[in-house]
Amino acid sequence: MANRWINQLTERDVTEEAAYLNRRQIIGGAAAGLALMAQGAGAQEALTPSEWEDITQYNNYYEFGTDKGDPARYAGALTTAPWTLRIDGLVDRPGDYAFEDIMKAMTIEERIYRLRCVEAWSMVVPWNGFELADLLNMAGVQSGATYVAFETAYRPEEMPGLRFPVLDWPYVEGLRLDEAMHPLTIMATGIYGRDIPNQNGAPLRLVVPWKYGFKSIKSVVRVTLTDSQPPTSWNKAGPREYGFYSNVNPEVSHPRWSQADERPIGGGLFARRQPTLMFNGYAEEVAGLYEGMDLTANF
Ligand SMILES: Nc1nc2c(c(=O)[nH]1)N[C@H]1C(S)=C(S)[C@@H](COP(=O)(O)O)O[C@H]1N2
Ligand SMILES: [Mo]
Repeated sequence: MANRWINQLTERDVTEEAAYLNRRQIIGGAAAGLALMAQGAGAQEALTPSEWEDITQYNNYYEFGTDKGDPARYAGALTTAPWTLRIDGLVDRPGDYAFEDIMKAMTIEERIYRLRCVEAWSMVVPWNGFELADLLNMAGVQSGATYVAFETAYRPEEMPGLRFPVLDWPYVEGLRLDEAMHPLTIMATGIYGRDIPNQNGAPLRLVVPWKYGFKSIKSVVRVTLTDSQPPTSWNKAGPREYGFYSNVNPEVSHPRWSQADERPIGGGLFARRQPTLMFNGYAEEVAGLYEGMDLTANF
């Protein structure tokens, strides 16, 4: 394919895995922070693999509860194999695609995408996966399609958080077709060289590195090509706070907090906040998608 994205970030830019897994303690406030300090400098690096398993993780996956520790606690119950992805709407080859078949079709070569992600804190995560464009091309996008809608699994018997109407279930997200086809938009199946943990969206989750974290919908069961802008969970929950685009934009504040800076994870407990970059540092790649648009109105 012609327009493959080339990794600009190297191994050295990647947030250390223990720091990534441990981010609750790093950003979880003074008490947790001091506990980490008490273990001495370098405690993060000294973690053993079995300690990694024990680490209380910090995730947003409301299907398992709204506490940051709930996904790690409960997502183990999610059955991720077998997994079927329905691709439908304006495509030539709609259908229920088995996860294994997708993986066979997509594994052109082992690819690692080192991508920045940001939402208050920031990090660089090495994902394994494939470009969403490849998946969409496999299904054959029809000319009338202008948007892509995504849906997470809805499994009340496996997802205790679904009992609570905090969001309108199932979790849904959407992208404009050109955003979806951009080579920086990936479907991730692995992280740090292993399968994605359930709490991070196994077996298949979206990653859109120039948008805030909530656009990265987890455990996707359905991808639908449409000709109108699809609803998104957070926009439905709070339309004044969360727009359809949700592009990282330091100049547009969330109504309740500034989005001008971020704390890098893995830089140590007292790592200085750093300015957030337009489109999370990917302006050169993606700014063209929004040429002529008012990004304050289209937040
Ligand atoms: N299905 C689903 N996907 C989701 C969420 C969710 O609650 N349910 N939370 C979102 C939010 S708010 C964030 S910040 C990211 C967090 O992903 P991570 O836990 O892998 O960092 O997942 C996003 N995807
Ligand atoms: Mo989030």
